[in-house]
Amino acid sequence: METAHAAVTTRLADYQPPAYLVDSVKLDVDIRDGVTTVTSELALRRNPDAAVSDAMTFNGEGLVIRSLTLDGKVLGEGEYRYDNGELLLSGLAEQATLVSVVDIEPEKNTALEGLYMSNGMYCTQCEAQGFRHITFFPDRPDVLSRFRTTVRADKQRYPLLLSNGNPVAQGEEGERHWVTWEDPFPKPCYLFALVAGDLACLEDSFTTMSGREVALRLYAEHRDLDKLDHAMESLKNAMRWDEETYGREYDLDIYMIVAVSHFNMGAMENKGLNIFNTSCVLAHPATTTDAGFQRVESVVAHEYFHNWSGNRVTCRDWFQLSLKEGFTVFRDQMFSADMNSDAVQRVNDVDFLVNHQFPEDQGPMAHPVRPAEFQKIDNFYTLTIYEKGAEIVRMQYHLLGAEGFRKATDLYFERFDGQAVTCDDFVDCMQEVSGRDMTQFRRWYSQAGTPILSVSDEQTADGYAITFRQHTPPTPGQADKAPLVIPVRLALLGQDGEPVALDDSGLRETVLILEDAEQTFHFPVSGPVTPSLLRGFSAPVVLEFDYGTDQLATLLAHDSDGYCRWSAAQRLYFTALDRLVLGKGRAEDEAAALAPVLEQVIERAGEDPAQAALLLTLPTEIALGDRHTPLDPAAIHVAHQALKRALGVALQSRWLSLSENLLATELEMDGVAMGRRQLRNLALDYLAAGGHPEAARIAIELFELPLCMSEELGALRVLVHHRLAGAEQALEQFAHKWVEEALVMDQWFSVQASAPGEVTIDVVERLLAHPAFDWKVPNRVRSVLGVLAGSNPSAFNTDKGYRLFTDALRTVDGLNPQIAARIANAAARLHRLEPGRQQVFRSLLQGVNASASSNLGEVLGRILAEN
Ligand code: B3K
Ligand code: ZN
Repeated sequence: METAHAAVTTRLADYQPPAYLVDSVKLDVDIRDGVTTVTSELALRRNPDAAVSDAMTFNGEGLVIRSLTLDGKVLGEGEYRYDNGELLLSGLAEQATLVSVVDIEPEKNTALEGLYMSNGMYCTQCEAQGFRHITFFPDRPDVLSRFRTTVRADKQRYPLLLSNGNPVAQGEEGERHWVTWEDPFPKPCYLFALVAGDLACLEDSFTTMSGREVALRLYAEHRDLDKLDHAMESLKNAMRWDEETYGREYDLDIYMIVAVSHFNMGAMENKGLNIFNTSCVLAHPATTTDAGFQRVESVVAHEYFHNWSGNRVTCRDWFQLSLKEGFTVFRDQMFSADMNSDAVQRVNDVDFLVNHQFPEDQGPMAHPVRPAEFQKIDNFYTLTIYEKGAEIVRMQYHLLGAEGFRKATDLYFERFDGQAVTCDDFVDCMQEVSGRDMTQFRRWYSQAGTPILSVSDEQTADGYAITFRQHTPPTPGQADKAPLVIPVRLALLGQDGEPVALDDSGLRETVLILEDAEQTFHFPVSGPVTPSLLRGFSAPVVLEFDYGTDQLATLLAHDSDGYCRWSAAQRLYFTALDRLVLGKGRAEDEAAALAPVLEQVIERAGEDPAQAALLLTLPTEIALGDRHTPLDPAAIHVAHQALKRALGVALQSRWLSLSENLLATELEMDGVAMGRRQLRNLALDYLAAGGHPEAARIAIELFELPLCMSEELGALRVLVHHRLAGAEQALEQFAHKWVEEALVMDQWFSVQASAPGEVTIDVVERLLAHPAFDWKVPNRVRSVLGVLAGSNPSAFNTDKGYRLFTDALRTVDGLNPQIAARIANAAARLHRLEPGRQQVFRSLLQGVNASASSNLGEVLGRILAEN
């Protein structure tokens, strides 16, 4: 257990190349119960690009040294220094060989970083800085080495021994055996992986565009073998897509994925040997929701795409993390759009960005996409690095056009193959190919915060004028902001809802590139128009425009752009909800005003049920709360519930028929069928919110005879969230049925932890004491604490909620600081809370901070520093 942290800040401005490079690594990992012995042989060579030095620092955390040998000479204790996680050697020649033998204890590793155990198998997680928990090494991404790894373990209990690359030798020694793997591609140590276990394998193959055959092997616990087909399909689709879209081919002869139950993140792109959280690779209609299926497809693709954007071309330092993550998220988003529905994919991605990354960028955790400093890099695997980073790549894609962007990425991959580079190197390629000056554009990487774009328009004597003013509010450590390049895709809708011609050529959509704090554009159009702005969400900004209700109805009904339709619906909901929060209206009146517009959406739901479901979904209580300062979560909850109930009543016959008519008789897993299930679950939710007597019957029928987990869980959710008769029994039945399925039980926990209302905090208290709750399994911890703090504000923001949450943070921090820090982010709204709650919560958080790990301490420090 870590004790109160000493904050050490690392700065981008201090970057220095390493004094020595490691050309090759020979690892021998000897796994025995209780202690694993790691022998490593590093071939060191003085770095020609660094200042000449005969000293070198190696990272190593918690390693018990058995011996250190430099160029054949065993080092005595006085000949090296090992403290604070660093091994310092001096007197190194131009070339040197360091052999270290160390002991580690993976069985005791609950932080799940380095080598650890999950359900009886050994596995690793090295990004960002886990390798230093395995052996001494310059644990930084700009040291690329060839790895040859031998894994040894008991034959019977660990029949499968895996590492990166290709198996080149194997043997037996009595009860034990060993396998040697060789990875021909030099890689940073964060991409190292090892697995030892007894696993089932689904095998298939893929022929690459140049005709090479690649063996695809997906491993999971034996009981989960039937849940690997979807991941395999997704992997093959991703491989094909990357060849067709980017001309990128897979490079090794084997591609492996291993599913593990204990995992801090979603998955990890280790070279040739991805390690996945079970939640991101296992899928079966009976146990996995439709959203789960989509997540598996996108994460499998994401990790695969990293083979080029991340592995072949990697990051020079961790400040450049978005170089690989932002780009790879953009790639997986485009892939998912191609596999499914473009419009739905985009709205889902924007919804996620706006509701999760924007608040991050507007609160105490705000940081640039390329941060200037950090204490723990683990805390920077954020929505800003990933999702905003992807938007920045997307803007470049649109600025260059598909063809130009492809040329630029070809240049990027070819020029930097096998190197560790920077975000600037990436943008340089864009600039070089397009000839466009990207100087100002680069501010997106260095400037934190969400820009606010205020728009006003007027009808002029000769047409229509529209004015844009941009400003970015200050963020911690960055008071002054400069104007950004903001591409605004625009159309003007006439009274019939059709886009009008913007000029003589008949152009009906254009992209305005904003560069200044204020800019006005004129269009020679006649008659009143409704501006359709930021089409496709062309830039990650908050758009302020005083739309009239009629204009929003026009956009929602007619706009051909999926994002603009969704955004119009959100504005209509927010306007109604804001009035209720401020006590300025009655829910019934707001619902009556919304009803005709929503009826139109329902009428057209058959065209694209998933899109209809998105349009009919109210903004969350959290999103509503973010519009009101000081934040009183109880008042927000009341307003939100009132509108939902009123909409439930106002459109009850619609909800009833959607709930009943969308019932399928046969299981289908395509996008349309998934959209129908989503819409039906939503309709049933509204029906229950409106107190309709049929809601419980329909939910129970669905729950009793579901075709798939989306139906079963959707029905359970409605029963539990609306506290309908039969809810308790359904929960019991569900737990009994799925007790052996950890991922399904995660859903059982989270459906209860997310039930809106203060009383849920008592439920959460019971869940934490439930025999199936396990503090050491991140998925389980997230399914209760992450869900409570991240999506149930009315239960979380209570005295009891704060106490329970802070006590839990302490417990988690003692086991797994990365998970504690991640969950602690949910406290980032502290400074917006009304004074009573704020005071209680602040003092509890201060109490935790006093003894927090360095991970948790960095997050709490930032949150508590804000006033
Ligand atoms: N690159 C990994 C993230 C690992 C984070 C470790 N703290 C997953 C991904 O983005 O693909
Ligand atoms: Zn990634």
